[in-house]
Order: sequence, then structure tokens, then C-alpha cells
Amino acid sequence: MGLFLLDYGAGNVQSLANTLGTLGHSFKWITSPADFDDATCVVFPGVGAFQTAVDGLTSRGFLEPLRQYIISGRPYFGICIGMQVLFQSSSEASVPGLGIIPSKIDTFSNEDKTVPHMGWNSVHLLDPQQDADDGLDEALHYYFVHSYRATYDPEREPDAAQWVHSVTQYGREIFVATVRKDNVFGCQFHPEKSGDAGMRLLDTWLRQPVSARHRPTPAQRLPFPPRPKDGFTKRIIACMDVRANDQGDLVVTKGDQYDVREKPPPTTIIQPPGSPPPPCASSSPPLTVSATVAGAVRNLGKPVALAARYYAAGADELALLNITSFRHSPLRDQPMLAVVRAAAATVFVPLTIGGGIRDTVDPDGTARSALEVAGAYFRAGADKVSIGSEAVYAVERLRAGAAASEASTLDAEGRGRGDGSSAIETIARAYGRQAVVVSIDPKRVYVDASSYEGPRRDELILGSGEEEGKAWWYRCTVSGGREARDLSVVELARGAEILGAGEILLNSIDRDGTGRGFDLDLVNVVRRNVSIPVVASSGAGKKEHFVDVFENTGVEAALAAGIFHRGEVRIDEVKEALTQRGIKTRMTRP
Ligand code: 1PR
Repeated sequence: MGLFLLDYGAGNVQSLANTLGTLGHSFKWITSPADFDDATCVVFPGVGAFQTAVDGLTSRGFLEPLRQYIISGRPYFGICIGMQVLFQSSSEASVPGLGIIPSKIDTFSNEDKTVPHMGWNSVHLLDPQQDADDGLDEALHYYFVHSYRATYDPEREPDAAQWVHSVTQYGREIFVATVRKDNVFGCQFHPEKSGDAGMRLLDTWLRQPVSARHRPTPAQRLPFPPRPKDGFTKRIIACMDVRANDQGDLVVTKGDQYDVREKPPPTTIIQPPGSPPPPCASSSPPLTVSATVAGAVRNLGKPVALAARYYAAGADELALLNITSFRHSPLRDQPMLAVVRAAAATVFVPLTIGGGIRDTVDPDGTARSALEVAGAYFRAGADKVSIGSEAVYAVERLRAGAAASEASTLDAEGRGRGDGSSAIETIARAYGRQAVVVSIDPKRVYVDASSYEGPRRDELILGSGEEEGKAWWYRCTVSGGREARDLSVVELARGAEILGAGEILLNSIDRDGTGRGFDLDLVNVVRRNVSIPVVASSGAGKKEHFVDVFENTGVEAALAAGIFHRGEVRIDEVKEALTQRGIKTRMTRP
């Protein structure tokens, strides 16, 4: 008897388990169809893709018992896909849903906005008086991450509209944020990733007496016309570059243009008198040699402690990047997994994990696919994985394939498509494209614009102001900037979108750690060329730089590391500066 969590084997379900633990609710996992008989409450944290979810439920024999459980009138709380499966079907999948809500799930239009809808948005209760004590707060923001949604259309679908409890606006589209009827509550956003606001909603519902769940069916629902502006906010992300220091401890470090070691002054080595002369040296007295000795890896703190600090400080999202994963990244005994597990236990906003998401081999010779590596991170509590070097290689293959054989690699719009085997494609297929971030490490290549005849002519940026007279394009690198590739940032970003990435994390090796502000030319050129969300990264030195990047580019999120680690600027100061300029951000209760 009691509270059960339903896991169909994909996505980050650990975060919900952590949230319930923090709220003091004990629970069991549903491990067999018979568990539905014992359940007095079921929560389904449906993360990933509709098809994978229904396939996963079917293969475990859970689909029909779940339907019967819900029909029996016992409490059900569905999150994201856990809400969507209540509907008849989804255009994302070839399998039907549970058919409890008489409507369909369809994709967002990307005509006026980026898709996925990824970030913090507000909700509007349809019946604010009756539902005031449901724990949902119209003044707060909730974390959404999805490409498919249920529309709210009371005129054409009056029966489905009876289920709708609150709606959200993204661009000009109004869609279902929560459903509520008798024993069923469902939300499109992730309460377990929505900080205190989400926790309050979950806790309120789980503690609600059964009698309070049954409400009179609402009177006829009225249309909810879109407002001039949606409630979507700009995200502020704190990033932690993680690596082992010289003592072997995992620490958060921070580089200048990707060099994370302290820069000691050139060391003068004095050759002691009487020591043997080096080859070709004269026998004359003390020899002095100038040498640069590499400094220690900068240590800015412990990743889990810093993650907890940034969560408390109001970060909308956190990124943990394993920056030396290119050396070796065995999945077994991977210390980053322990870091993710510990961070996810105390952080209730989205976590992106990057570094080493690729096919790899354990020390015992066991091969691990990128999908398995990503799966291990998701199970540990990551919400998104970020792919760096592997994305470059995948896009290079995509472009080579398109050049070699038009017929097999061009889609209906004449764009290349992958062979399905890359890390981006396999992970997006299993977990949904919203779980796949492509991290780009570009570097400027300066050219003489008057004579340049190379292939990136259309991508050349002509400098202005202090950079008047200069021209450049942005070249991609792999292995943390150590190797330059013959691929431009535009080619990589477009290719990543085609392969199925849901977001671009756009670094800049030129600006990293400089405090000179984001490279707005870089951000704009990528923003213009893709229709998925873009995170601007590298170079933030003061709060005004965040205002600049949001006012001058259409970017959805901005990330910083150094200024937050060194305590030079606080996250709430950044948000205050944005609010003063009329840029919407998520507000947390003091
Ligand atoms: O190639 O899939 O294994 O991924 C490796 C990941 O590690 C990539 O995301 C790559 O960007 C990252 N990485 C590799 N080497 C470094 C390094 O610094 N030596 N860090 C590195 C990337 C950039 C940002 C940084 C921002 C903001 N660091 O993470 O946080 O530039 O900094 P700022 O606000 O202080 O300017 P794979």
C-alpha cells in the first residue's frame, strides 16, 4: 500500500525521487504489474519521448494496469509525458496513448519561436477561485522542456477542455499546462525541476485528502486568447568546469581562453656551481636558464557544494562539464556520476552534464555506447547531456555523406540527414531532443576580407568599432579547443539541429574567462541559423553584459562561470539588472 513511482526505464526519474525524499514522502518503485493493486497513489515522472514511454510501459506489461489503476479512481499524478499519455495520441509517436482525455498531442509551431519550449514560464489558472489552494501560483514560474503540447480549444474540443486546469502561453500559442479531474492531476512542466514552486505543488497534491480531489465538473470552459506577451523568461545558467587537480581530486576550475592552470612568472633556474655543463655549453660559471613551469590547476571549489550554492542563489539551471573527458571516460567508476548524483540530491533546477558523451570502452574492455553513457547520467539525475567533440565528428560525417550521395542523405527540404548512429541521434530518439545539447567551442579565424575567396565567404563577420577593418569567421574545435577542424560554427550548429539536438551551448574560446562580454557577433550568427534554443556563453564580466546579450541577440539563455565562482557578481544582481530593463526573468521567493 502507499505511494508508488512509475519508471519505464528512460530519462531522469531520480530527481523526482530526490524531491519526494526531501519533502518527506516515502515511496516504492513499481516493479511489476501487480504493484498497481497495492498502490494508493501513483506518480509517473514521464521524461523523454512519447513513443519510448508507451513502448517502455507496454514491454513491462504496465500499460493496461496503469489505465485500470487510473479508471479505478485512485490518485494519479503525471508529469510531462506522464500527462501526455493520458491523451489519445501524439504526432510524435505511432502508438496510441491511454485515451482518458479525448484530445491529441501535437508539435509546437516554430514560426514565431524556438522549439523545444525550454525554460521557465508562468501559468494561468482557468478557475483561480476554485483552484486557489492547489499549490499552483500564477506569480511564479515553472520549468518546461518539450516540443509537443496539448492545445486548449474549448470551442472545438469542449470535453477535453473540461480537464484543463491551467494554461501557458509560448509565443502566440496557448497550451495546456496542467490537467485536473477527480483523481487525476497532470502537469506539462517538471515540478521536480521547478525549485520551491514545483515542490509546493507536488506536496500540496500528495497531502490533499481524497475528498478534496473531487470537485464539481467546471461549467463550460471559455477560450483563452493569447496576450500581447507570453510569460517565458530568460535563463541564467551557472557553469562549473570540472576536472581532477594534480592531487587527483575533482574540483571546479576555470580557464582563461581554456587554459585552466595558474600562470606563474617565468622561472629562472640557476645551475648550481660544479654541476655538469649541459651539452654544447661553455665551461664558464653559473648558467641561467629561463623556463615556464606549468602552474597548478586552478581550484575554485568543490562541484557539489558550488552547485548547491548556485541553486540557493537563484540560478535557473546548472551545467557541469567534465573538461578532461577526452583523455579517458570509462563509464564504470566514473567519478562524475557520483558528482551528478550528489548534486541532483540538493539541486531542484535542471542539470546539464557534458564531457565524454560518446562511445567508449571500460577498463575491462566492455564497450559502452554514447547512449549508455548518457543513460547513466540521466539515471544519476541529469536532465540534459551536452555533446562536444562527438557532435563535430557527427556533423562532419553528415556533410561528407550529403556531398557524396545526395539521394540517401537529403531530406524533403534538401537538407542532409544522418544515418541514425551518431550520439545526437541515438540519445534524441530515446530521450527526446530536449535532452540533447550540443556544446560548441569556436575560435575566430581572421582573414583579409578583400582577398578572401575561401568557402566561408558568406559567413564572414566584418568588424566595427574597435574591430574596424578586421574580418573573421568562426572555426570549430574538438578536445576542449586543442584541435581545430575544418568546420564553421554555422555548419556545426545547422548540422546539430538536423541531427536532432534540442539546444546549442555556444562557448567562445576567444572570450572565455576574459570578462570582455559575450561575443555578440558569434551569438547572432548562430541564433540566426538555427531554430532551437541557444545559450550564450563565455566572457561575462559584469551584470550589464547579460543585458547586452539579451537586448542585442535573440538568445534564450546566458551562461557564466568565472564571475559567479569568484563572487564578483551575484545571480540576483544579474536578474535585477535584467528586470530593470524590462527583460523577464524567473523570480524566486526570498
Ligand atoms: O568534447 O564532448 O568531451 O565535451 C567537453 C566539454 O568540456 C565541452 O563542453 C567543452 O566546452 C568543455 N571544455 C573542454 N575544455 C575546456 C577548458 O576550459 N579547458 N570548457 C572546456 C569549456 C567553457 C565554458 C565556460 C564559459 C564561461 N569551458 O564552460 O564555463 O566559457 O566562462 P566565463 O564566464 O568565465 O567566461 P566533449
